[in-house]
Amino acid sequence: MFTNLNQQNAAGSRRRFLQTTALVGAGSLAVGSGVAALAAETVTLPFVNGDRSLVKYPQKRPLILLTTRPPQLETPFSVFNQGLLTPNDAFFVRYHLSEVPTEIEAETFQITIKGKVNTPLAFSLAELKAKFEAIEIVAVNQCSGNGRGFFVPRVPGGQMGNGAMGNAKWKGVRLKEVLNQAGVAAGAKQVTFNGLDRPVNAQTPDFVKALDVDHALDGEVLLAYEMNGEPLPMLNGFPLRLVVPGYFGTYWVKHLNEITVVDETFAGFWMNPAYRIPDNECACVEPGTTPAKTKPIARFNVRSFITSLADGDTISPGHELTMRGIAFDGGYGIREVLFSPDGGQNWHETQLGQDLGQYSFREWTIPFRPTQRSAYELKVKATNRIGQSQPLTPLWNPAGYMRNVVETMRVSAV
Ligand SMILES: Nc1nc2c(c(=O)[nH]1)N[C@H]1C(S)=C(S)[C@@H](COP(=O)(O)O)O[C@H]1N2
Ligand SMILES: [Mo]
Repeated sequence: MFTNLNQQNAAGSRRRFLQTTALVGAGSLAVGSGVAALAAETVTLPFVNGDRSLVKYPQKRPLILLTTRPPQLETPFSVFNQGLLTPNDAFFVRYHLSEVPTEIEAETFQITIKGKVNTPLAFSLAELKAKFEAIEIVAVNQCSGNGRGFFVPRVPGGQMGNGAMGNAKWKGVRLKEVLNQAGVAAGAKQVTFNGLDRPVNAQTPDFVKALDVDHALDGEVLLAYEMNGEPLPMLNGFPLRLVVPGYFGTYWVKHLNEITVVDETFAGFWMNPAYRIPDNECACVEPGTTPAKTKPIARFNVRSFITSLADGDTISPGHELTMRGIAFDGGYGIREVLFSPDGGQNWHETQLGQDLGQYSFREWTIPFRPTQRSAYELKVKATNRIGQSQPLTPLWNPAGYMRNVVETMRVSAV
């Protein structure tokens, strides 16, 4: 049903979202409404209290349920073995405020650019598309807390496995061109981004994020209206979102309708104290301690995963397998991925797959033939083009951000 809706062209977009609205109901994305239906299946993430339900939301296949209000969904890890681009209906969903939009009319939507600019501007979606060059980039969107459930000692926040990430081809216009059209005034320091979601009570701060002016003008940050060749799914920011290649998902503001240039370092709650990391090289502290100084979270560190097997799988001795997985970093590009079949004693260079750009997942493969009937501890470790790699033991910080330990998978040959 949603496939059909997705296949409609731009002219059908109004009807499409009226239909979506009818399916979603007025502000009722809640489980049990008959819209977000619990699928029969459950999954168990491999940490304490890791039992999760699979749930079906509009435009989504059954995904791992973290919370219903707001909807927060994780991608089942097996999806990452099915292709380098994460399908829109499998892409994770993350929100902070309970009041998330379920009905947005693409035709009347407007984005405003204001604050320290020479000419405040407003654009409809059609105007954005008509006035500015369309740019496409493949980039990973990853939540700062991806893998938080694995933190020991445990930390507060959504207890996610490693499915709070995805790789997509984003299409949109350059933020730089839009800002230049408005004319950034002298003395401007940051640019703030606000979307249509709202807190339900006055005490909760609105979700607003900021980038430095230089970053906003670097030509890579996009105002994106398409994902993998389709309009953005409602839950991934329809009709317009910020795409900040190489940076954690917290900056990728969804339902973006307000851009404000400011002449100070923006101090809203979601920049400070939220989404901050220890201000040191490893973004880490001794487990259980508090950092003396923090800074806003920024670029991804290096990560790599095995996707062709799952923890606990059984394999056959004497039978050659093609081991496969993904690696990515904050935008320098992956130089090398090493695979260890023996718990890290020996490392073998893998073959890198097609290069979809330095912000994309990069596939790696290597043949592996288990020789004996025994347990195998498989590890994978990537290095990027500036020599950054992954630690063998996990780093810790109080918010549970930036997990990037060398992953270990246990399988047995029987
Ligand atoms: N408007 C809005 N945009 C938002 C958020 C939000 O709460 N509201 N959460 C951010 C965070 S923390 C993440 S990880 C990404 C997740 O993007 P996705 O839901 O499309 O996967 O959205 C970001 N954009
Ligand atoms: Mo996030």
